[in-house]
Amino acid sequence: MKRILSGMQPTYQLHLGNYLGALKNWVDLQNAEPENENLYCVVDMHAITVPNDKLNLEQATREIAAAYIAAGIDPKKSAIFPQSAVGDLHAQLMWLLATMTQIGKLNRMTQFKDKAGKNAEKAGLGLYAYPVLMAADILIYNATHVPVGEDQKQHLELARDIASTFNHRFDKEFFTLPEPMIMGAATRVMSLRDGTQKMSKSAESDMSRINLTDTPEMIADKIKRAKTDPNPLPDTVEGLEGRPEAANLITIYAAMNNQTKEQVIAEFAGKQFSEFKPKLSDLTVEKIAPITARMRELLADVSEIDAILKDGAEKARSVAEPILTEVKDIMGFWRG
Ligand code: AQP
Repeated sequence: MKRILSGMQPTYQLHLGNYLGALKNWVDLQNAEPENENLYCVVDMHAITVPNDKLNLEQATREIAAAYIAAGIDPKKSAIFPQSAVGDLHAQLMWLLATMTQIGKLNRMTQFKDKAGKNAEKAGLGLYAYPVLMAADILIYNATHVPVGEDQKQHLELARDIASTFNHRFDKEFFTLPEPMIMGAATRVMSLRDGTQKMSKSAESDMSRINLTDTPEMIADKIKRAKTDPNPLPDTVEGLEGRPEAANLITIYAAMNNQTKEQVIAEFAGKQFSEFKPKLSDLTVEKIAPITARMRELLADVSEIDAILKDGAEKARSVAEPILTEVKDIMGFWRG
């Protein structure tokens, strides 16, 4: 049995990258391996690492939970909870782990460099320490597997590193080294405006991403205007090399339709984008519209979501509490 843990930040709306790179895989995993224990949190404590005056954290947390449920995460099979509802335990473990995290390793984290930009001196300690909290989010449950998009691979490696430092220091195989699960055809969905940039919630242009809340008209318009090149689609996957926008659209199609890129290329080889894009639009709308509709229903009366989050938090706490107690015992804290 695997113990699966993953999460998403309640910052803005989820997009196709979050869905294809992570959420869809969580649902597939939940359904394919019913024996697993699944913990899916809304990582609200990470959402405050970059200042955002417009963010309504409570509402955004419910929206992410609604997206999980609407996409197929079943609260009977998976605990869904806000990180902050178990935040006392996550934050306490984070501190303990911070004492065994080397600054040199944090300095190498590319997400910090990207998000802090040129103004790194002014960035908050929370943004810098984010990967240690993420390690605590995983290790507080002794999770065995963490399904994420490719951009989180480096943070996962750090979590494994911290777990291994703890085990060495206290000479005990206590923490399982969590395995990243980078699944599906679309491990890194790129911007619709620039195939070399990751599709991201915080990118300025809304045209660069497809949000899970976009209407069919918006989806069609964004795909129609997505950047491409003048050539027809190639007849081999290798032919996508050096064509980042074409590669991205083929990847999105493949992931959405549970196909390989080879299968998509076989179907569309030699075709113009003017023929491919409407097919991609129809497929995207077909898959996303039911999720959007279910999200709206759930958000119309938040009592159901709140009850699910409360239940999930209780379940998560019951797993985390004994683990934190054991960590503190191993480290030699007074217990009374
Ligand atoms: N473009 C992407 N392609 C594939 N997977 C992606 N993920 C994010 N973007 C892509 C995966 O989605 C999960 C949740 O991500 P997150 O909410 O924790 O934040 P993030 O990775 O920082 O996502 P964004 O959209 O890029 O947010 P901002 O713009 O706020 O930084 C993770 O599993 C992630 O890998």
